[in-house]
Amino acid sequence: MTYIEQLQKKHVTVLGLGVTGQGIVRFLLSHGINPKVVDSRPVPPGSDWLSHNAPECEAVFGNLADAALAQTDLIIISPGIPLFEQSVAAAIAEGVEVIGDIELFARLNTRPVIAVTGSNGKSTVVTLATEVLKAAGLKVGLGGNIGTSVLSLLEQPHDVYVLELSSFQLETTHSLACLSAMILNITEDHMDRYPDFQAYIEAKQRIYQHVEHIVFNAEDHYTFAQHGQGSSVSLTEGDYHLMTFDGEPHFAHKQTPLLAVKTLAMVGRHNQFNALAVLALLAPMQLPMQAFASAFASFTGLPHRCQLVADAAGVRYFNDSKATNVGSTVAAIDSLASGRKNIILIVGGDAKGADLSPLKTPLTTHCKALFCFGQDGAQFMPLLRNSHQVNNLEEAVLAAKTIATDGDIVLLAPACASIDMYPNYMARGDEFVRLVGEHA
Ligand code: UMA
Ligand code: ADP
Repeated sequence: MTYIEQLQKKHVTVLGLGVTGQGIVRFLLSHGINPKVVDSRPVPPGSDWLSHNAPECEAVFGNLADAALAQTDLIIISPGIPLFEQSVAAAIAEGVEVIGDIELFARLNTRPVIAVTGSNGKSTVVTLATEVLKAAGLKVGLGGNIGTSVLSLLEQPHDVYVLELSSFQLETTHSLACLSAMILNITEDHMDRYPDFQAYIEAKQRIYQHVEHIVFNAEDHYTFAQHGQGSSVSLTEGDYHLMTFDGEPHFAHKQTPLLAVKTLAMVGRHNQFNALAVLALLAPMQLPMQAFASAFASFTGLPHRCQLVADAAGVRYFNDSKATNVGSTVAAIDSLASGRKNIILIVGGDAKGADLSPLKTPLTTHCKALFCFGQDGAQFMPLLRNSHQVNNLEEAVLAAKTIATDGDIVLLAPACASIDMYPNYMARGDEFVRLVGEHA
């Protein structure tokens, strides 16, 4: 009996009706399975979609306690709902199996998978890897935390899958077999979901459960596999690293130069690391170096990641709205630092319970002023003597402009989620770009 045939005999509940839940319901319906659909929100994002596309599905919205979760055979849960949620934990205690959409994908997929997790750089790395694979002529399915349901990828034939995986998704994934996989880095994030940092690390480490070629960050021991196996990446000390060849910096594997660093269109040292990560992750695919060269040259980076959005009167404005945790803000400051204290930084929003102290040294070394806004803005105030609290992003941009002089950088890298004031980080970044256009 195939796994789909086994599922057809089960009572299946889909828990969560956002992007993931809709992908799961669509997939199940296409295989003749009518799931029960549950969401704790009274009107979840997919409620209209469900009533138009699957009116036959039983739906319970509003209170998980009313959903009889313990009376189902299998719950396919969305990443936004923790396994310790009371009704979910009670169902697990009753013996109900709970998996995520990545696990369902893993049970059905037969093609090679390249998987990436980490606190920062995931979307950039998976997108660049996808561009390289496409340049080599392969049909690639890119999905996961980047925003595309992995189950929707199975609707079309692909040669290879590239998956961005969050710690939330990894919590409910058990049998994903990967050709190669990497944890890029681990710094504090989502401390509102995990009891402690160790629990967050353990969730990320699950990516290495069944991997042929492990890749890790030589400078971050939290990314090391348990038995020390795999290829390491670091600008200075990894198996994949930078070396000078013919007088020019090159991406290299051990003592072999692979490509000149100048082929990479993206700027910043963290993006050179990301390029090395892609070279390491795709090594088992044995692609021609020309595919890397052409993708590295054409991919200029994703929007809202350290993007230069204006250069006015010698002041450069950077939108790094995707810097939603402390680690990414530190990376942004380090990659723009010039040895002078010329960065005016804008931070704030929902800090998700993070320890902000790793910002102190980069701030005092490279920043001229700090403007803080949003729900947790006040928590940043003690990090720099020249800190100011403002009411919103517009006030921050105006105030930054007033003190900026020729050669300065105004950087939006909030170290926080945007949810307290915006629908998402894109809306926050778009507003920054609009305000800079208006006022700078
Ligand atoms: N929620 C409820 N009740 C429910 C279900 C969800 O309150 O019954 C809430 C969650 O707590 C969360 C929100 O609704 O605040 C969305 O949760 P969801 O699981 O429905 O999310 P999806 O729309 O399915 O999107 C998820 C990922 N979101 C999360 O993990 C929170 C998306 O990553 C991902 O692109 C998508 O699946 C496809 O794989 C987003 C994200 O913010 C971009 N990820 C976090 C991050 O990158 O830091 C992990
Ligand atoms: P993720 O998908 O993990 O959130 P993104 O590629 O969207 O990663 O980048 C998120 C933030 O992290 C951006 O601010 C970006 O500039 C920064 N960033 C990108 N790569 C790295 C890296 N290797 N290390 C630290 N920060 C990075």
